[in-house]
Amino acid sequence: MDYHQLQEEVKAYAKEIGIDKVGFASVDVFGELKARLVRQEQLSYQSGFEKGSVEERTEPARLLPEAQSIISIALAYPSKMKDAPRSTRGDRRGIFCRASWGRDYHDVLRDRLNKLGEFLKEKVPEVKFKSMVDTGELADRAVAERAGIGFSGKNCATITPEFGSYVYLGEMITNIPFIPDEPVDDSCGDCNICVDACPTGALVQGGQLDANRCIAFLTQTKGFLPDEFRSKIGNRLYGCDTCQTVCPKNKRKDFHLHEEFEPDPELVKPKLKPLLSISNREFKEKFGPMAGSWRGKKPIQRNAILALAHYKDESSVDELIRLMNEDPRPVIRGTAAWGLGKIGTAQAFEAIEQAWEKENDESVREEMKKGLDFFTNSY
Ligand code: B12
Ligand code: SF4
Ligand code: SF4
Repeated sequence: MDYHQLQEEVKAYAKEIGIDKVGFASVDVFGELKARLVRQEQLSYQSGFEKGSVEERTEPARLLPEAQSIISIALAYPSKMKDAPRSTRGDRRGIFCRASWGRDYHDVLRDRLNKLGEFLKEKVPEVKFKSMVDTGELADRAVAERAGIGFSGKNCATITPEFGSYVYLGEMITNIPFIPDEPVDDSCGDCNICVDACPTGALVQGGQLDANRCIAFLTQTKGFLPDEFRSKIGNRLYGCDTCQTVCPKNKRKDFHLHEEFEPDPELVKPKLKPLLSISNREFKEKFGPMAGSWRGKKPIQRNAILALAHYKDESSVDELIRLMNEDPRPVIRGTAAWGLGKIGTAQAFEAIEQAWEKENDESVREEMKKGLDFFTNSY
């Protein structure tokens, strides 16, 4: 078998099926990453969304014993949306990050990897492979970096010369000895813009993230948002793009190469108030196909309340009072109480005082107290 010829055919086929960049990496142990993962774990800087042990994450042969190479793929997604609706007083809107625009990228990249797998099977019937997108053990960025897809930025992102960091990553471990590509020869140099711009100081230093401080992580948690971050998340409903939008390497990078990733402006920048009363069914129908809905309705609604509080949107007071009094979920009742305090109208104050009499959940009462404190502290 002429593997060099096959490698060229894989590259051509990848292009044909809408893979924007493909690279090949060795299956050597990811030694530097291993040390980093151990360190991150020791510091409790990990999010908990990572899959597998440090060994599984850094030794590809543990995932496919016959492993001889990794094919890394990248698909570009847009950074700008046409006809973005405006967020206006009394009709405020939230925002989903770009990685949640259009159809869930996991489905799209898995489809491309399945096609690539079928192609390999046709050429090499005895081929063995294992594919992953985001939820697998391998660190997609570390693989992409080794395969020459892009370099590792101080914002942690894999930055490609062609599409900036606005790319989704996936990979396929194979038992075919493809020739590894060279890593991209670029770096951040003296630039430190993303580290300085991060609203929560989550980028502890260039290339090191404390995930527990990262807004992208915080928007996906299901409990109460720690107080320290409530005024920082702004109108973000899911994810955060700040360390990418400020990056000079992303300047003028806006690619619309896949119909699947085109955003519906009304969904990725939705009105906040209707989100507070959306039914499970409607949520699933509207937001289900987006990557940003994977944690369900509750975190999005909690974030919508915080966004309304951020805007001090007095037109949402009635609806927030209803949630505080009637919602069965303590996180929603409590966040609504806090939000009412932050908005700070007399009606909001009275409503919290009244609700306090009936509330039995300690965690909610705690939030009501914080809500009432906003008033005490403003006199
Ligand atoms: C857990 C996770 C998160 C967590 C933690 C993120 C993090 N930085 O660790 C949270 C929820 C916060 C998150 C947020 C986001 N995520 Co995320 N996430 C993951 C996941 C599942 C694992 C990441 C992981 O292992 N982290 C551990 C750290 C140590 O590794 P890493 O950052 O992946 O790898 C780099 C470092 O180790 C570094 N490194 C290694 N050695 C050395 C040595 C030196 C000296 C230096 C400086 C660096 C360095 O280089 C590696 C390769 O670039 C991956 C999918 C996957 N299976 O890999 C997606 C993934 C990283 N996420 C992705 C995206 C798009 C995002 C967001 C942009 C989404 C958003 N808009 O909100 C943000 C960006 C936040 C940020 N600044 O990193 C993409 C990244 C695409 C890209 N071009 O880089 C991935 C690859 C998913 C995918 N398949 O497309 N994510
Ligand atoms: S995604 Fe947002 S919060 Fe997280 S590191 Fe980047 S700028 Fe900071
Ligand atoms: S903003 Fe500057 S430091 Fe941060 S990733 Fe981009 S080039 Fe690197």
